[in-house]
Amino acid sequence: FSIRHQIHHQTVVEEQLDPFSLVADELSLLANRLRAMVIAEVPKLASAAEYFFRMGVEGKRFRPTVLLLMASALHLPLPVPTDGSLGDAVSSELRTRQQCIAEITEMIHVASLLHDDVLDDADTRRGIPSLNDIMGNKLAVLAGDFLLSRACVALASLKNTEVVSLLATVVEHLVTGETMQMTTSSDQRCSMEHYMQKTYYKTASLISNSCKAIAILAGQTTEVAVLAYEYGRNLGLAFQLIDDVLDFTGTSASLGKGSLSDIRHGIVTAPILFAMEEFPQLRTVVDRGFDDPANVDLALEYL
Ligand code: GRG
Repeated sequence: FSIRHQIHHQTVVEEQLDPFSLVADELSLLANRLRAMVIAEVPKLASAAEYFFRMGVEGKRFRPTVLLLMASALHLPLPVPTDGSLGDAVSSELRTRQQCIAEITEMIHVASLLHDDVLDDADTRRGIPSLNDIMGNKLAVLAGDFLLSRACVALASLKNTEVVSLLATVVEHLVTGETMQMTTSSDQRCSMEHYMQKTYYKTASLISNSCKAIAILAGQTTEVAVLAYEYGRNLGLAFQLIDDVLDFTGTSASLGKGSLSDIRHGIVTAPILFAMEEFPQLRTVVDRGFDDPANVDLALEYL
């Protein structure tokens, strides 16, 4: 990560930075708060809901990292400390509200993963058995619902109707993206426009709208809020494009689940779409579907 800091028009430092280390303390606080937020009356539900918040299986925490960095960036804490910490020029109450967005976003994200694994009948997630694999589909669905409900309560506590509306719409977008993926016609499956729209709903909407929410809570202007949204949108789209490539190039160990899972589920992603632009005959292979492993192998020859 090469980051150029230009702060109050005076300092320009170019250095290699690990963005996760910049917010390491806040991320471990976030992990503790998430575990505390999903305590439930019924012990089985609590242990199901906190399954992916346990130590060592928290995932990459990409979204909270982006949001915590966004929160710091919008407050421009000065100066950038050389010891890697962010410094704190921000009132703790404001900061807590922004951390709350990071927690809400992670709860919505994990809820969507739990439901996604049920829909896909996936047995592995983050390198461990999926929740549906060890506790069954019914509890996995309920745990996802429970996380969403806790996210709603946390959202309401922010007492900002614009932010509530943004993140509630994200849940609709996740459902829309997933439904688009499930119900594609052959022409849609092979259209880059359809792919980008679906990718916005499934991945980029959560990142872009939560970035915007951070800007709103930071009291920034509408112009800055729109820029934060655009930043999150582009980052989200790029994240999914890379995720799609990794599905072809990664290993079970690096992905935490089996590779080639998209194509095996008949999901046509960016690498196939780009290859199809160069090799139009690939369309015939795609149209045959991927139930037959030999057809998967044939498609891979074009990549
Ligand atoms: C219940 C909110 C809700 C939605 C239901 C199932 C569904 C509708 C939506 C699925 C959306 C989905 C799984 C999108 C994929 C997003 C994505 C890129 C996931 C992988 O994110 P990483 O790599 O995962 O950040 P980790 O494990 O690191 O957190």
